[in-house]
Amino acid sequence: LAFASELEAAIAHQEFYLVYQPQLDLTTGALVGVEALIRWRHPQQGVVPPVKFIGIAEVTGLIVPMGAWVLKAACQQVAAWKDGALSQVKVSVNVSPIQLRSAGFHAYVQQVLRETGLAADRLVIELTESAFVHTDDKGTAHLQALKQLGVKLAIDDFGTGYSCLAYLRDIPGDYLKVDRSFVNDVPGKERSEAVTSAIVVLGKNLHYQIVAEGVETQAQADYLKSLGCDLVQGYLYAKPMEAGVLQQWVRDRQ
Ligand code: G
Ligand code: G
Ligand code: MN
Ligand code: NA
Repeated sequence: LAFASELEAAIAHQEFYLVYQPQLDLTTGALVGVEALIRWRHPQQGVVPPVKFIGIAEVTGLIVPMGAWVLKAACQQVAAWKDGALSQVKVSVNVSPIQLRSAGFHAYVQQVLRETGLAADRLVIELTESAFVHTDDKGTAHLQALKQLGVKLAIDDFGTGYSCLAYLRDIPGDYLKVDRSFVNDVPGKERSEAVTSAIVVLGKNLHYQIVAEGVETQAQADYLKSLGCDLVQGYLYAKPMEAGVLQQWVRDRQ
């Protein structure tokens, strides 16, 4: 409970910040996007990773104002990058199912796009499969309405949790992110190879762009490329970085 009230205060005290992890085109190596990831600089405990507080933020409802801050800060930052590769990148923002279903989310996305001037098609909203579990017609309509704004949708952590092929079929998604637990085990583990290659084929047939996350080795990258995977993200290329560090990273690789 103490932690929950600290979490609430953290918003007012501006203790959150974002790091950005590059997403690269697997064929050309071009930087095509960044995923924004939240961090909490706790006054006593130092940097707290999101796994330690997202759950509490969801239970307490704090995820709504926190997620609103993330969305705006990420769009502001990306809109501010005016030169080089960063002037074109998309930004992926993780949105909790609770935030997605909260009143006014659609209007807030629209407001952030207007206020920051970011082109709608440069914003990718990442949803985990649990966001779709209670998807009825109304749920899909909600996603369709978001798509009407011009934003892109990504299905995050695909293959774990509540993987449901009907969601994959029905959701108006643009990107399918293969969970890193599969990426970890390829090439070499035959059963993981079977699942990973099937996800890529299925996703491509449904016209998703396939993103592999958690790529750590060149062997993984080569294998994913052989499957026809489109984009990659992982420690092989870059860790999540603060904005200034990312700008330097982009300059260094030119
Ligand atoms: O950055 P890291 O690998 O520690 O992230 C761990 C988990 O926290 C991931 O599942 C990621 O999706 C989630 N996460 C990171 N930032 C955000 C955020 O801004 N909002 C939400 N809802 N989840 C986030
Ligand atoms: O669930 P989501 O994909 O949103 O979370 C991304 C998380 O994965 C972030 O916490 C990020 O720090 C972490 N991450 C990014 N690249 C790698 C990687 O190559 N290996 C591992 N183990 N974690 C990674
Ligand atoms: Mn994600
Ligand atoms: Na993920």
